[in-house]
Amino acid sequence: MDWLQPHAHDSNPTPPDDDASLEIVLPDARRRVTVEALRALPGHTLPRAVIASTGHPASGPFDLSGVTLKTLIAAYAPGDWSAALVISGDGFGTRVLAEEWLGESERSILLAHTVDGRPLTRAAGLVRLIVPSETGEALRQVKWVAEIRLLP
Ligand SMILES: Nc1nc2c(c(=O)[nH]1)N[C@H]1C(S)=C(S)[C@@H](COP(=O)(O)O)O[C@H]1N2
Ligand SMILES: [Mo]
Repeated sequence: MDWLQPHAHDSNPTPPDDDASLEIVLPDARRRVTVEALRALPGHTLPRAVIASTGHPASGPFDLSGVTLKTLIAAYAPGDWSAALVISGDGFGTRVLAEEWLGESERSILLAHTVDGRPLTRAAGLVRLIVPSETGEALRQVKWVAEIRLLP
């Protein structure tokens, strides 16, 4: 599946594996980020989030907490990037432009590890990308983030 193109709207319910750590992939290096390391970074909460989707029941509202993409990149890969490809272990993903993560607001793009104050389970998507501006078919709400590829 070419996940950067529009594709069939079937959500995978099954995690690809048990390893919830992710890698930040730079042009010349890879940096592993464990869930524990993610939890150690300054946090952010998106209140009353709903994951809406045509053809599926919506889930939520819940309070999603984690680390903004801006904070993660500033901590692990500071630089002048144009975009990030956020890719899951099951071959799903989305492209995020730098202008989408550089602003900071309550609705910032988030790597979620906590829901309603409890650890997000692997089955529920740990670590999950949340793009609050996307409210259509949940195609950017990427579960099981495995790689964040930064593009110059
Ligand atoms: N890794 C991964 N993330 C994904 C998908 C998927 O198939 N794989 N499907 C997307 C779609 S189309 C939907 S509707 C939601 C479903 O989220 P839920 O399983 O929490 O209900 O996950 C989104 N994120
Ligand atoms: Mo969806």
